[in-house]
Amino acid sequence: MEMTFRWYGSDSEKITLEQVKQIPGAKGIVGTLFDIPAGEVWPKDKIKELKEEIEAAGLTLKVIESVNVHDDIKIGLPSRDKYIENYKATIRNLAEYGIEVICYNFMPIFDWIKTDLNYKLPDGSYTLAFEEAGIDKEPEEIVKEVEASSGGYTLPGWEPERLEHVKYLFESYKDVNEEVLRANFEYFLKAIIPTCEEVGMKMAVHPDDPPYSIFNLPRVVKNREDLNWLCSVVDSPANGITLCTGSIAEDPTNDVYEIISEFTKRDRIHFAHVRNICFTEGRDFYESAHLSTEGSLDMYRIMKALYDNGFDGYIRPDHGRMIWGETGRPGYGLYDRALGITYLNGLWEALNKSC
Ligand code: DNO
Repeated sequence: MEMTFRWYGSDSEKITLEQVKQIPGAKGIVGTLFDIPAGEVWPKDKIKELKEEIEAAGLTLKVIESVNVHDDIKIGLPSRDKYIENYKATIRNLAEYGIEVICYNFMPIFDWIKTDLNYKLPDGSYTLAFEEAGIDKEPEEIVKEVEASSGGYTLPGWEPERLEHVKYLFESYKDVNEEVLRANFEYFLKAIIPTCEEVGMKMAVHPDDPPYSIFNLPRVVKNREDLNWLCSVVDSPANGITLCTGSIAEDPTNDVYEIISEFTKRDRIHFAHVRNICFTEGRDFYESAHLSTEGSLDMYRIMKALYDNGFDGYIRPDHGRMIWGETGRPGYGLYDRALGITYLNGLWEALNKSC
């Protein structure tokens, strides 16, 4: 297990690499080139620059989150082949600079949905929350609301230039049901996994967030069956998973502990996002502090499922609350994620020593 911290790059962050380095046990950065639009090849010189900057701070760069998949690939348009070739070129370029894992997702239009980015908890901290009643509106409205409450930061997967055309995007996806999306996903995987095998790259798909259909959009990475389909359709260790505990558990019928055990055992979890969520009513929830007692998930069981089944991938604390007056990109402040790292490392040390 190697502990990492997601960082958006010096041009898009106020958190410095020096601050990350001071978090005990944080070894690596989960990095990105935030300004490269989906579908374009990531240039070698920019990857090199990012890697050198991170290594100069005493940290490693082994995981990229995300290399986004162009909508034409998900929709299955004839132009997809060009974008798939670009994706393969990006895989090669990243591998050349020592990147081992690429986190991505296969969700149409929205990468993740929360209905409140500044949900106030009784202790005065702020967090992300999802209420089903809150999405009973036009997608344009959601886009406006999310942009207005993002504190001026671009949010991952919510590129303003792309979502400016959200109506058109919905129109383009109108014939894409689960079956079509799954077939397009298979086409994509069959094209890219041989390249990954050749250069030693591991793909790690992020589950759908939330893991059920919203706005009538299809979802194909939402539960055990979908993950099993993914691993079987191209049966290669290069075709793996980003196990996001929060996303999987947002559907209470998913057994997150079982899913972790099974796919760790099958050596398909290359990257883990570990966060806790607290259900309020039905499937509504907010993202709580990491500690088990603060939310609905048992973080000890989560870490134990990884540990007992031999997890040796990269891990990061997922979203943190805004605490101690911090302001920043919702979900991605410094303090609460640092507390998350300390807590997860503590659980891991205890598991390690009690064997
Ligand atoms: C949100 C993240 C997602 C994730 C992508 C992976 O905070 O969990 O944006 O990075 O879905 O492609």
